[in-house]
Amino acid sequence: MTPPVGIIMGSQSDWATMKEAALILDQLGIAYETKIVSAHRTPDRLWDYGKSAVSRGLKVIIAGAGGAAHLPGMMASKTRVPVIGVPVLTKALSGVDSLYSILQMPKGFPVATMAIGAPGAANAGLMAAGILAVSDPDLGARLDAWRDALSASIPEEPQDD
Ligand code: RP5
Repeated sequence: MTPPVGIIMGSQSDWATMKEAALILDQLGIAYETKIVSAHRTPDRLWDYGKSAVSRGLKVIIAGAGGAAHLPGMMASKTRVPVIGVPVLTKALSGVDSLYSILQMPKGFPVATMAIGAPGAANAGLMAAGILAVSDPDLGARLDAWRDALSASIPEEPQDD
């Protein structure tokens, strides 16, 4: 059975970042699949994944890529399943290349673009949870509890290191 969330990435090297999204989904009890789908190296795989996303029952796709990061945008062009884009940090341009590649979509094919790197991947997991929680009150309660726990963990005053 297809899980509600697909986490896709352009390369094995993206997994260190994208697993932050998986970790959040694990914490919230949301099932997901993980796939390497490269816009440039495996374009047919991208095409097939996007073409079958609705019929397979995917509800949200989290797509991470670095550099010339065309994966999230191309996936958004191929399916109406919401795509959350994660710009992966790059050595050459610090992920700004990834960010701009994902962010500046033409009108008609949006990608919900997160911050660069691991914080963006974690937020992608939370964004996916929020989307699914619209029609899943039990998940909504788990997400509320997760957010409350984070707030409660923040001290009111700074401490010396
Ligand atoms: C992109 O190229 C991938 O998303 C990855 O971030 C980047 C580098 O890929 P590798 O050369 O590490 O496989 O397609």
